[in-house]
Amino acid sequence: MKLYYFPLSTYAQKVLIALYEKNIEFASELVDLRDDQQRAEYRKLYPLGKVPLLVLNDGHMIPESTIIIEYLDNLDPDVRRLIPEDAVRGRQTRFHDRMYDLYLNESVANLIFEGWKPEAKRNQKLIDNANFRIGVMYDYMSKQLADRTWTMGDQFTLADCAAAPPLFYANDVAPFDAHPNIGTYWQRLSMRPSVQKVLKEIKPYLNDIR
Ligand SMILES: N[C@@H](CCC(=O)N[C@@H](CS)C(=O)NCC(=O)O)C(=O)O
Repeated sequence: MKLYYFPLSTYAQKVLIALYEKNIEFASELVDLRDDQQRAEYRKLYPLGKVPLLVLNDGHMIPESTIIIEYLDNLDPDVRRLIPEDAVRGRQTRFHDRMYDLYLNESVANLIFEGWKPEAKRNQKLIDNANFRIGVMYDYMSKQLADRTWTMGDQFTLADCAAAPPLFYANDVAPFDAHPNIGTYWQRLSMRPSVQKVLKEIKPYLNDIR
């Protein structure tokens, strides 16, 4: 199977963390989202132009980070299962994955992209909304993580794969200093070998955005 990805893409990082957690072999193809020609070429394969995308050896395409991870988890459910088998814990894991993607990741991305624009061109409504959502998420996470190692407790799951990439960028645009439980959660995440591998891989690209 082949993963189409861009190293700075948080959703691609989420899938890479899952691949490394489960120790799955894969080929990869970098799509440079900063390059219009590469984006246009990639849209011939996947018209929405979004990464990550997993293409199986028979050509079957699996887009969307959460769905890719669900596919990977079902390949070998016994190896570091990322979506708990138990129906209730499975639903709660998916819920946190959605919360991290939709309200943390998207909000952090909006703050970063708006921050790159000249001040006069920034969308203040979008910025206010992003800050509001991040505030709600931080309050929720602070309570949730008070007595847990990972989002779902002792088991590292899909939810943690989703949380790590936005938290990596979040401290720049929405510092979590006032939320020590998030700080220690991030410390734990950043020590996790799968996350460390991803952080190492993105290092050469960070100069472009920081
Ligand atoms: N819901 C998608 C989101 C994927 C996504 O938005 N990827 C961004 C990079 S982080 C992208 O491909 N942007 C390029 C574009 O929108 O053209 C997922 O979970 O995989």
